[in-house]
Amino acid sequence: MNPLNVRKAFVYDKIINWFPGHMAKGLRLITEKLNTVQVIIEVRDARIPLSSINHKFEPIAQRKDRLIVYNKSDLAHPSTEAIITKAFKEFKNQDVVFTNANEDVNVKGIIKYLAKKAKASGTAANKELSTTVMVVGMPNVGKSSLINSLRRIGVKKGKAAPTGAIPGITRTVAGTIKVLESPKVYLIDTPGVMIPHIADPVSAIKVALTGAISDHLSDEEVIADYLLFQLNQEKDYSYMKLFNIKEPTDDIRVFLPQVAKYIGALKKGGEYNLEAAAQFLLKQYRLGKLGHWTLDDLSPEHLEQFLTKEAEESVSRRQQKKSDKLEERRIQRQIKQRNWEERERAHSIDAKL
Ligand SMILES: Nc1nc2c(ncn2[C@@H]2O[C@H](COP(=O)(O)OP(=O)(O)OP(=O)(O)O)[C@@H](O)[C@H]2O)c(=O)[nH]1
Ligand SMILES: [Mg+2]
Repeated sequence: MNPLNVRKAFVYDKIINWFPGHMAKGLRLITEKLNTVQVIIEVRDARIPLSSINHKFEPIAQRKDRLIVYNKSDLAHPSTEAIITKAFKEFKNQDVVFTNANEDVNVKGIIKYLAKKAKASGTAANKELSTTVMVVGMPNVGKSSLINSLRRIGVKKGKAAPTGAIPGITRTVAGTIKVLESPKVYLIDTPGVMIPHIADPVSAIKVALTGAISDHLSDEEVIADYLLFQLNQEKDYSYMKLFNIKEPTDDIRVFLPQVAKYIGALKKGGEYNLEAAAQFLLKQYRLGKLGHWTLDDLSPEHLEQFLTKEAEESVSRRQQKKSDKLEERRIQRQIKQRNWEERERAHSIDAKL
């Protein structure tokens, strides 16, 4: 392919907002249940290790022991685990675990971690060793699959949490699911919560490509175009063989009709069904048939910039919360003082009368 034909950047400026009612309710229920849990497992998508961070979980996770799990590691670029593990340790002092919940990869380590937490819970008054863990994360990252995997490994039992390929399968905060007998470890599944406002439209397209946002909201053909852009950036032209395409292309208007032709997707009048072609393409990517690509920029410069900013923002969010609390207390004191003064004044008027 003539390299001049490859786009230098993906241009997209539509803001996608997806925060349906069940997510707002889910977030409220998660917060309400917090005092019943000791550990939070925050699940993210290994293909977008930066874009799958949802700050809505920060105030929740900061109050508990938190384990960050990057799931779907089988679909990410193989170098992602080492790069992200090192960078998160260096810039945020956070440990992360990479899993493939469908194949139980690295899940034993999580069981060991949770068993340790449960063992540490025993006191003289409370002899039962147990811990309860809430599993949170963006939609479709594999929270319920991870719970099922932990259960398979921990108690050798079958599926307890419903899973599915589209986002929004888990609708409410469920009851506890036992994943270890001795010491006892219980898990709570929760609905996926999307970032309420993704400021960068291209970040939103990445999130959509991984399957966390309902496809129709962001337009399948745009997501397919972003996928084509990414594949060409990586110089991965395996799509030619996969869809029997003779020439690589960076033009979605040329690419999609060929995919439609390959799968025989035609509309009534004989026109190519581009929407069906885009849907097929996205499915192939999500099944790992179009290579294992990580979509976030993991260059050392970008990681350092991103994670340093993250750490600073986290400190300023904490400081803001602290100063909000101090301000709230100051106002409460003022109100008390004013009430007291008014009562005093009323008393002295009464006394004069
Ligand atoms: N390749 C791969 N697929 C996975 C993995 N974990 C889960 N999946 C698939 O991803 C899809 C979503 O999994 P769920 O467990 O339902 O995801 P969730 O986070 O509970 O989704 P919501 O409840 O909708 O928020 C399903 O089709 C799973 O089979 C993984 O590690 N690798
Ligand atoms: Mg679920």
